[in-house]
Amino acid sequence: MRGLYAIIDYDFLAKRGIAPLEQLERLLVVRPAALQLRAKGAGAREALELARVMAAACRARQVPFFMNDRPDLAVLAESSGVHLGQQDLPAREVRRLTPRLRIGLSTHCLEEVEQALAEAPDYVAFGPVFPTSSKRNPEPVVGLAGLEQAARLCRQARVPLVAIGGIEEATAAEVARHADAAAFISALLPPGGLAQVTAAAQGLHLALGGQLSEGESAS
Ligand code: TZP
Ligand code: MG
Repeated sequence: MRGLYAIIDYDFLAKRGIAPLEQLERLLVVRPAALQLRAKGAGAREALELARVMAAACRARQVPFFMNDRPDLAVLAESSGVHLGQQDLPAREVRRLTPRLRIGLSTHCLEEVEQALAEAPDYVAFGPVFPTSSKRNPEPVVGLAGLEQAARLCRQARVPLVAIGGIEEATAAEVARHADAAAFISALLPPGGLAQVTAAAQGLHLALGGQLSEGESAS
C-alpha cells in the first residue's frame, strides 16, 4: 500500500450538495492505493447501495475498497475490507463472522497502535496527525513526532501504516517519510469543487510516492 488512501465521506459531501458517486468517478481515475466509504449519516440501505456500486467500480480498477464501521455492509457489498474504529466490533469478532474481509484498524495513540498490531490487521491508521475539522470530537493531534513513533512499531510488525488527519499536499511528502499511505477527506474536495477532485487526488498520490496508472499524466 503506497500513496493515496481516498475517503469518500457521505456527510462531508452532503453538506456541500455533492453526490458520493460523482466524487468516486473522479477519484478512481487516479487509481488510489485504497478507497473507503465513510457514511455515518446514511441509513443502512442507502449505505449498502452506495457501497455496492463503489465496491464494483473499485474492483474494476483493482483498487481495494474498504467500508467504514460496518462489517455486515462490507460483506454484503463484496468489499475488499472493513475499516474498524475503537468503538466498532473487534477485529477478532469480525474474523469469526467472515474470515475473508481485510481489516484496517483506526488508532490514536501508541498504546492503541500496539493493541491493533496484536490483531495482525491489514493496515493500521494513525492520527489525527494535524488538526482536522472533518471528524466530530477528534482525538488529540499526534503530530509528525507521534507518527514517527507509530511507524517504528508498524515497521517492526510489517504492517502498513496509514496516516490520517489534516494532511494536505504541502505536508504529504513529510508524512510519507513515515507512513506508507495517507488518508484524506477535505483535501480531496478543494474549493473549486468536483472539477478539481482528480487534480487534487493526483497531486496527493504523487506527493506520497504513489504511482500513476498507465495513460495518466500529472498535468
Ligand atoms: N480520523 C482521524 S482524523 C479524520 C478521521 C476520520 C478526518 C480526516 O479528514 P481530513 O479532512 O483529511 O482531516
Ligand atoms: Mg468506526
